[in-house]
Amino acid sequence: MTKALIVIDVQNDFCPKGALAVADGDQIVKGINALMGGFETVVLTQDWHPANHRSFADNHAGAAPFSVVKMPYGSQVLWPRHCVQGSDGAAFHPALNAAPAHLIIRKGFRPQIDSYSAFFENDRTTATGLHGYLQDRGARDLVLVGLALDYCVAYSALDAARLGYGVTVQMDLCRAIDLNGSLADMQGAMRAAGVALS
Ligand code: VGL
Ligand code: ZN
Repeated sequence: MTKALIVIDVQNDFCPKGALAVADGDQIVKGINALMGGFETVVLTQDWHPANHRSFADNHAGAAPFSVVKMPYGSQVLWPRHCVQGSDGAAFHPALNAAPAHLIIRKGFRPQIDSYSAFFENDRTTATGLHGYLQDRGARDLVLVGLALDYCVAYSALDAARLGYGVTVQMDLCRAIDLNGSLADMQGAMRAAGVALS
Protein backbone atom coordinates (compact mmCIF):
# COMPACT_ATOMS: atom_id res chain seq x y z
CA MET A 1 0.00 0.00 0.00
CA THR A 2 1.62 3.22 -1.03
CA LYS A 3 0.69 6.85 -0.76
CA ALA A 4 0.67 9.20 -3.71
CA LEU A 5 0.75 12.98 -3.74
CA ILE A 6 -1.25 14.50 -6.60
CA VAL A 7 -0.34 18.14 -7.25
CA ILE A 8 -3.07 19.73 -9.35
CA ASP A 9 -2.39 22.51 -11.88
CA VAL A 10 0.16 24.69 -10.06
CA GLN A 11 0.64 26.71 -13.24
CA ASN A 12 1.35 30.36 -13.95
CA ASP A 13 -2.10 31.09 -15.33
CA PHE A 14 -3.71 30.07 -12.01
CA CYS A 15 -1.34 32.27 -9.99
CA PRO A 16 -1.52 36.05 -9.44
CA LYS A 17 -1.08 37.92 -12.77
CA GLY A 18 -2.13 34.78 -14.65
CA ALA A 19 -4.99 34.58 -17.16
CA LEU A 20 -7.28 32.75 -14.70
CA ALA A 21 -5.66 33.90 -11.50
CA VAL A 22 -6.68 32.22 -8.26
CA ALA A 23 -6.22 34.54 -5.27
CA ASP A 24 -2.97 33.65 -3.47
CA GLY A 25 -2.45 30.69 -5.78
CA ASP A 26 1.30 31.13 -5.46
CA GLN A 27 1.19 30.95 -1.65
CA ILE A 28 0.93 27.16 -1.64
CA VAL A 29 4.08 26.41 -3.66
CA LYS A 30 6.59 26.26 -0.80
CA GLY A 31 4.40 23.99 1.27
CA ILE A 32 3.84 21.64 -1.66
CA ASN A 33 7.59 21.40 -2.30
CA ALA A 34 8.13 20.52 1.36
CA LEU A 35 5.48 17.79 1.23
CA MET A 36 6.86 15.85 -1.74
CA GLY A 37 9.57 13.92 0.13
CA GLY A 38 7.05 11.95 2.18
CA PHE A 39 5.44 10.11 -0.75
CA GLU A 40 6.37 7.03 -2.75
CA THR A 41 4.69 8.50 -5.78
CA VAL A 42 4.43 12.15 -6.80
CA VAL A 43 2.24 13.17 -9.73
CA LEU A 44 1.91 16.68 -11.15
CA THR A 45 -0.96 17.64 -13.42
CA GLN A 46 -0.98 20.33 -16.05
CA ASP A 47 -4.05 21.93 -17.63
CA TRP A 48 -3.05 21.84 -21.31
CA HIS A 49 -5.46 23.32 -23.82
CA PRO A 50 -5.20 23.79 -27.58
CA ALA A 51 -5.88 27.36 -28.81
CA ASN A 52 -9.28 26.34 -30.18
CA HIS A 53 -10.48 24.81 -26.90
CA ARG A 54 -14.26 24.96 -26.36
CA SER A 55 -13.90 25.98 -22.70
CA PHE A 56 -12.51 29.38 -23.78
CA ALA A 57 -15.14 32.14 -23.84
CA ASP A 58 -13.41 33.78 -26.81
CA ASN A 59 -14.09 30.67 -28.89
CA HIS A 60 -17.85 31.30 -28.47
CA ALA A 61 -19.11 34.37 -30.35
CA GLY A 62 -20.48 36.96 -27.95
CA ALA A 63 -20.03 34.86 -24.81
CA ALA A 64 -18.78 36.48 -21.61
CA PRO A 65 -16.07 34.86 -19.51
CA PHE A 66 -17.55 32.95 -16.55
CA SER A 67 -20.90 32.47 -18.31
CA VAL A 68 -22.24 28.92 -18.52
CA VAL A 69 -23.22 27.03 -21.68
CA LYS A 70 -24.56 23.56 -22.43
CA MET A 71 -22.08 21.14 -23.94
CA PRO A 72 -22.97 17.59 -25.09
CA TYR A 73 -21.56 16.31 -21.77
CA GLY A 74 -23.35 18.83 -19.54
CA SER A 75 -22.99 22.44 -18.45
CA GLN A 76 -19.66 24.13 -18.91
CA VAL A 77 -18.27 27.37 -17.51
CA LEU A 78 -16.62 29.46 -20.24
CA TRP A 79 -13.24 30.52 -18.92
CA PRO A 80 -10.84 33.22 -19.97
CA ARG A 81 -8.26 31.76 -22.34
CA HIS A 82 -5.71 29.99 -20.11
CA CYS A 83 -3.04 27.27 -20.08
CA VAL A 84 -2.57 27.18 -23.83
CA GLN A 85 -0.21 24.34 -24.73
CA GLY A 86 3.42 25.44 -24.64
CA SER A 87 2.66 28.98 -23.38
CA ASP A 88 4.29 30.56 -20.34
CA GLY A 89 0.89 30.54 -18.66
CA ALA A 90 0.74 26.76 -18.99
CA ALA A 91 4.18 26.30 -17.41
CA PHE A 92 4.44 25.27 -13.78
CA HIS A 93 4.99 28.10 -11.31
CA PRO A 94 8.75 28.66 -11.46
CA ALA A 95 9.18 27.92 -7.74
CA LEU A 96 7.38 24.57 -7.92
CA ASN A 97 9.91 21.79 -7.53
CA ALA A 98 9.00 19.57 -10.47
CA ALA A 99 12.16 17.46 -10.22
CA PRO A 100 10.79 14.86 -7.75
CA ALA A 101 7.70 14.20 -9.87
CA HIS A 102 7.41 10.63 -11.18
CA LEU A 103 4.64 11.47 -13.63
CA ILE A 104 3.33 14.63 -15.23
CA ILE A 105 -0.16 14.20 -16.57
CA ARG A 106 -1.65 16.65 -19.05
CA LYS A 107 -5.38 17.11 -19.44
CA GLY A 108 -7.86 19.21 -21.40
CA PHE A 109 -6.07 18.71 -24.70
CA ARG A 110 -9.16 17.60 -26.66
CA PRO A 111 -10.70 20.71 -28.26
CA GLN A 112 -14.32 19.68 -27.68
CA ILE A 113 -14.19 18.63 -24.02
CA ASP A 114 -12.88 20.15 -20.83
CA SER A 115 -11.10 18.11 -18.20
CA TYR A 116 -11.11 19.36 -14.62
CA SER A 117 -10.33 16.01 -13.05
CA ALA A 118 -6.95 14.32 -13.25
CA PHE A 119 -8.77 11.01 -13.81
CA PHE A 120 -11.61 11.66 -16.27
CA GLU A 121 -12.56 14.40 -18.67
CA ASN A 122 -15.77 16.30 -17.98
CA ASP A 123 -17.91 13.59 -19.60
CA ARG A 124 -16.78 11.55 -16.55
CA THR A 125 -15.91 8.59 -18.78
CA THR A 126 -12.92 9.49 -21.00
CA ALA A 127 -9.94 8.38 -18.92
CA THR A 128 -6.63 10.26 -18.62
CA GLY A 129 -4.70 7.10 -17.70
CA LEU A 130 -3.86 8.23 -14.15
CA HIS A 131 -5.92 5.48 -12.52
CA GLY A 132 -4.03 2.76 -14.38
CA TYR A 133 -0.71 4.33 -13.46
CA LEU A 134 -1.57 4.57 -9.77
CA GLN A 135 -2.87 1.00 -9.73
CA ASP A 136 0.33 -0.25 -11.34
CA ARG A 137 2.33 1.64 -8.71
CA GLY A 138 0.23 0.15 -5.90
CA ALA A 139 -1.05 3.48 -4.67
CA ARG A 140 -4.19 3.22 -2.54
CA ASP A 141 -4.16 6.47 -0.59
CA LEU A 142 -3.99 9.85 -2.25
CA VAL A 143 -3.29 13.33 -0.94
CA LEU A 144 -4.43 16.10 -3.25
CA VAL A 145 -3.19 19.69 -3.23
CA GLY A 146 -3.15 22.54 -5.74
CA LEU A 147 -5.41 24.74 -7.85
CA ALA A 148 -8.21 25.30 -7.98
CA LEU A 149 -9.75 23.71 -4.89
CA ASP A 150 -13.34 24.03 -6.14
CA TYR A 151 -12.69 22.88 -9.71
CA CYS A 152 -9.78 20.66 -10.65
CA VAL A 153 -8.86 19.57 -7.11
CA ALA A 154 -12.47 18.81 -6.17
CA TYR A 155 -13.30 16.98 -9.41
CA SER A 156 -10.15 14.91 -9.01
CA ALA A 157 -10.97 14.12 -5.38
CA LEU A 158 -14.53 13.05 -6.25
CA ASP A 159 -13.34 10.78 -9.06
CA ALA A 160 -10.64 9.30 -6.83
CA ALA A 161 -13.20 8.52 -4.12
CA ARG A 162 -15.48 6.96 -6.73
CA LEU A 163 -12.55 4.79 -7.89
CA GLY A 164 -12.04 3.53 -4.34
CA TYR A 165 -8.94 5.41 -3.21
CA GLY A 166 -8.61 6.80 0.27
CA VAL A 167 -8.62 10.53 -0.46
CA THR A 168 -7.41 13.49 1.57
CA VAL A 169 -7.49 17.06 0.31
CA GLN A 170 -4.98 19.13 2.24
CA MET A 171 -6.88 22.40 2.34
CA ASP A 172 -4.04 24.71 3.41
CA LEU A 173 -2.19 23.77 0.22
CA CYS A 174 -5.12 24.61 -2.06
CA ARG A 175 -6.75 27.86 -3.15
CA ALA A 176 -10.21 28.32 -4.70
CA ILE A 177 -11.82 30.29 -7.54
CA ASP A 178 -15.21 30.43 -5.71
CA LEU A 179 -17.58 31.17 -8.59
CA ASN A 180 -21.33 31.33 -7.72
CA GLY A 181 -20.91 29.36 -4.50
CA SER A 182 -18.70 26.70 -6.04
CA LEU A 183 -16.42 26.49 -3.02
CA ALA A 184 -19.19 25.63 -0.54
CA ASP A 185 -20.87 23.34 -3.07
CA MET A 186 -17.73 21.36 -3.79
CA GLN A 187 -16.67 21.14 -0.14
CA GLY A 188 -20.10 19.66 0.59
CA ALA A 189 -19.83 17.24 -2.31
CA MET A 190 -16.37 16.10 -1.23
CA ARG A 191 -17.47 15.55 2.36
CA ALA A 192 -20.52 13.60 1.18
CA ALA A 193 -18.24 11.39 -0.94
CA GLY A 194 -16.05 10.55 2.04
CA VAL A 195 -13.11 12.75 1.08
CA ALA A 196 -11.13 13.90 4.14
CA LEU A 197 -10.66 17.67 4.14
CA SER A 198 -7.66 18.25 6.39
C1 VGL B 1 -9.20 24.80 -13.77
C2 VGL B 1 -10.91 26.06 -14.64
C3 VGL B 1 -10.48 25.77 -15.92
C4 VGL B 1 -8.50 24.30 -12.55
C5 VGL B 1 -8.77 24.49 -15.04
O1 VGL B 1 -7.32 23.93 -12.63
O2 VGL B 1 -9.16 24.27 -11.48
N1 VGL B 1 -10.27 25.57 -13.58
N2 VGL B 1 -9.41 24.99 -16.11
ZN1 ZN C 1 -8.65 24.74 -18.06
